[in-house]
Amino acid sequence: MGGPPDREAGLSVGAVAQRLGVAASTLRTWDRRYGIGPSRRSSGTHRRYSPADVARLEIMQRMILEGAPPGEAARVALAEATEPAEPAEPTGSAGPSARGHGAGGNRVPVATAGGGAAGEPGAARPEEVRGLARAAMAMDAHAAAHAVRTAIGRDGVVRAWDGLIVPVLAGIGRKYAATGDCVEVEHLLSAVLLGCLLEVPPPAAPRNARPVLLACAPEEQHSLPVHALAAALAEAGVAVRLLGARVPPRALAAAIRRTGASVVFVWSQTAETGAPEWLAELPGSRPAARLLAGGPGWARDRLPDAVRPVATLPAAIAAVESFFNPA
Ligand code: B12
Repeated sequence: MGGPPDREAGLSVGAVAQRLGVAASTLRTWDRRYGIGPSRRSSGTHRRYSPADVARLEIMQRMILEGAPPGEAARVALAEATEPAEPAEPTGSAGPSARGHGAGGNRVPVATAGGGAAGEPGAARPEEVRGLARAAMAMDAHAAAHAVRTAIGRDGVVRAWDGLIVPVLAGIGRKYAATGDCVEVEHLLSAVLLGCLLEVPPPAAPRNARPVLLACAPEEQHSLPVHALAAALAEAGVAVRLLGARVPPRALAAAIRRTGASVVFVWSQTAETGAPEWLAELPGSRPAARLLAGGPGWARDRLPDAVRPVATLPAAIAAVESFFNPA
């Protein structure tokens, strides 16, 4: 989209709306309300967005995604340089969106990602977070996958997850909570992320004889974190069996028996799936401490004694590894 002839003439409101993944009416509202619109018009009344106009809108949209009120986002975007925007290119350093910019840059929610502060292993590269967020909002699966593969290949799964992927997921989640929009973005980005995480090859010579089982709680559809854990454990040389989303208790119990699993990790994202009593019935709960529970959904105060809660991806890896490397 947006090849040379388009760039020459400027993009229509529909083309820009499609590129940004917002409604055309939203763009008109932003123009009317915040003065952030097309800088030129063709054939009298038709709006034509130049590359610089699109760049400003992308900055505005990114800041909104990161939690800024639209008025503030428009102010910052309008104050930005007016060079043409590159297409959502996640690792590029050129173009206005790659530069730090006051409020928006500070809004990248790294601190909520559980990966540590700047300079620590999970620290974000803000420009990459913005690139992935932009690609996701533009429904550009190719650019999003490129960004994620690049980060995983360069930094490993844990850093890519905590420093890049979690901030973007959290931002999209906040956007959904505020507006009810972006479910399609959640779905597209999830599909991209699952694909990238599944590309991490299993270890050729695993450190563990008995596998680690990874599953979501019954009816829990948020499976990305168990995929992240599977990929990170694969990198660490640990063989896993990944059962994925919505695993019924009976099926998990059968899987534990059939695989002779050494450690079982169960994820609950939402309170609806976080009643933990059934965990006590799993075969893996005896002997104690073979069961790990992760995710914000669990009612932690009701976790059976045999279940150890883990709060972060690195903590989950360390907990799993502790069974293979007893102190
Ligand atoms: C991707 C996503 C989806 C995808 C899931 C695809 C998949 N295969 O996983 C799809 C589109 C299917 C989906 C559906 C829904 N979702 Co949804 N989704 C998300 C989103 C954006 C990311 C989920 C995720 O992977 N989180 C993992 C990390 C990123 O987030 P976290 O749990 O906050 O991480 C913390 C810790 O858990 C820890 N951590 C991070 N990673 C790891 C890894 C490990 C191993 C460990 C131990 C710890 C750990 O560190 C963080 C800081 O403490 C979240 C937003 C969010 N903030 O999570 C919403 C969110 C979870 N979804 C939400 C909702 C409401 C839904 C839907 C009901 C409606 C909808 N939005 O479509 C449906 C139905 C789901 C169902 N019935 O189960 C709400 C849940 C609200 C609530 N508290 O109950 C959220 C929070 C969005 C929001 N802000 O409203 N969703």
